Amino acid sequence: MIPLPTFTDSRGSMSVLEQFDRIPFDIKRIYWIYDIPQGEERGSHAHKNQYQLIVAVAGSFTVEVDDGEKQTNFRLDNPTHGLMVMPGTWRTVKDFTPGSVCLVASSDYYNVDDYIREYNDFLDWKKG
Ligand code: T46
Repeated sequence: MIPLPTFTDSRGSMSVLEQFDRIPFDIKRIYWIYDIPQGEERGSHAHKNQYQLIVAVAGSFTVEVDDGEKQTNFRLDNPTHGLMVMPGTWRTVKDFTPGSVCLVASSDYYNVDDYIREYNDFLDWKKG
């Protein structure tokens, strides 16, 4: 988890994502996921080369990361912190509270060839 620069005063709070300031990659793309129906999951795939920083900018959700040997769950519920997800990690984003917004900063442009969408292919790729 990476703490983000955060500024709070009587008007409220602001947290900042700035390339190379605590974010150890070049940010090429930002997207956000919202209006998630209850019980739905996102992700369930791996990236070969892409680094990501995931922030719960509203609400909370769980990111399950799996390196092919071990699964670890992170509950994201604080917009002042981002979870770094390394390349070669299977990730599932789940258990969203209503109104959640999942913001993702990525080290790459959208590239369908960077995805591994079948878990067995992921395990084979990890072995290779
Ligand atoms: C990830 C999780 C957390 C695009 O055309 N451009 C984009 O930049 C993205 C991210 C998606 N798309 C299209 C591809 C699909 O037709 O949007 C549709 C939904 O994408 P996907 O099923 O990959 O969405 P998620 O939420 O399962 O996964 C996304 C990211 O793709 C993925 O990298 O880690 O969020």
